[in-house]
Amino acid sequence: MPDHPDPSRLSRRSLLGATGLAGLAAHLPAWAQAGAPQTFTHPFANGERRLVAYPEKRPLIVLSSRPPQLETPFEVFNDGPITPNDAFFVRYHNAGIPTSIDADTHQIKIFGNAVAKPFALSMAELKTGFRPVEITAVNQCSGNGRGLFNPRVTGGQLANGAMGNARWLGVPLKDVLARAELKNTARQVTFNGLDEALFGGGDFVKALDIAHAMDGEVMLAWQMNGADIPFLNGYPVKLIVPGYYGTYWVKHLSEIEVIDSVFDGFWMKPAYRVPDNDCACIEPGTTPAATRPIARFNVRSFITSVADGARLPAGAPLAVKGIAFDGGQGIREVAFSTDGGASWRAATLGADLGRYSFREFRFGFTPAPGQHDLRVRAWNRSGQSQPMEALWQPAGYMRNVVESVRISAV
Ligand SMILES: Nc1nc2c(c(=O)[nH]1)N[C@H]1C(S)=C(S)[C@@H](COP(=O)(O)O)O[C@H]1N2
Ligand SMILES: [Mo]
Repeated sequence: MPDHPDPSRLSRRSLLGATGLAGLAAHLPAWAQAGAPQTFTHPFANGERRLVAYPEKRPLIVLSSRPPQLETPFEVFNDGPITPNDAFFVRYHNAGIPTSIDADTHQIKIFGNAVAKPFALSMAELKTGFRPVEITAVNQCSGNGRGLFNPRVTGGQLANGAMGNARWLGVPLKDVLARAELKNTARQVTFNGLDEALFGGGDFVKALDIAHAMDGEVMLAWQMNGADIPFLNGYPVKLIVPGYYGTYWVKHLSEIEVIDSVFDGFWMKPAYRVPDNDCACIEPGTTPAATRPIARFNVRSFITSVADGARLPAGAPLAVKGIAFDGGQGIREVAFSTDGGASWRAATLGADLGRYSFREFRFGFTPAPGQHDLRVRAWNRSGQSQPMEALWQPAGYMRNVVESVRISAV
């Protein structure tokens, strides 16, 4: 929030109060204050969307309003490798989202049949009782780019704005779990937040295997890019699962249960599963023989400085910029093509902000008059890359095809 009053005095955070719409209005551009509806059209059928400024957010692309699901306008990713809090995408499943949370009384309960010492943790204890760590990591929705699937699939019709990169400050989950004294029967850990299902579908609860939960990287974060996590992104505390799809990054975290079995609630099974094979893909229209819970990101890369369909001056040097990321190996190389993939050269990588972060890259070329099909393709440090032809799966997860940006130089 710009011009935020002293945050320490605003421990009770309300979605509609001082930090809400009224407070935001003063910071919006004139057109937004006037209430003129702004629209945006994704490059697929039925892609018309409104841009609306929710509390603590600049105008974002609205996928649904109850619950709020907001996409980041893609040009934001050209501003730098860190996604600003007010531009970060928002995703919820259930309509029963909290509208006011008192961080002074908020508790995380740690319990379950595989802990010896259940306990409850206040935000103050979380912040002072453990050693804080900070990590830069991408959060990406499993369905990022789903609207671009061909054949189309059901589910939220997102373009590529359901991702973002931030610095997360918090404490390792491992240290918090240690205080509960795990039994050697511990098999999985489940995570629940304050939101509720109002119309069926089931409360949003996710699970990680015990070894993953104890890897020292999964963390409980209360800050994002040096500020309180925005309400809609999980205030006052959110689970950070570096390299894993956003579905595991439980917001408004309130319950951690350590269990001696494999949790199979709705949001682990049948939801958020991928075909259990190497590509996590199948032939369009077929059904996977077996599925597994979605896990790490695959490799992705995007040109951010020039949009598909742009008209540019011929003969003038063009500086192209973009971002790449993967599930935690780190990006080793990005190649670019200006002829639709016929020939490739190496792009120059930008600063390394850690193996879970967006990695910027750039390259230059001088377009001759005519059409040019720009593509970028990244490799991570274990040699994984992106397919040239899009893979397909029924839930529309894990899109990572080499995208095409067609420009005309005149
Ligand atoms: N409590 C809660 N946490 C949640 C969800 C939810 O519905 N409820 N959705 C998950 C999904 S699928 C995604 S992609 C991320 C999105 O995080 P963001 O809204 O902070 O961008 O939140 C995750 N955490
Ligand atoms: Mo998601």
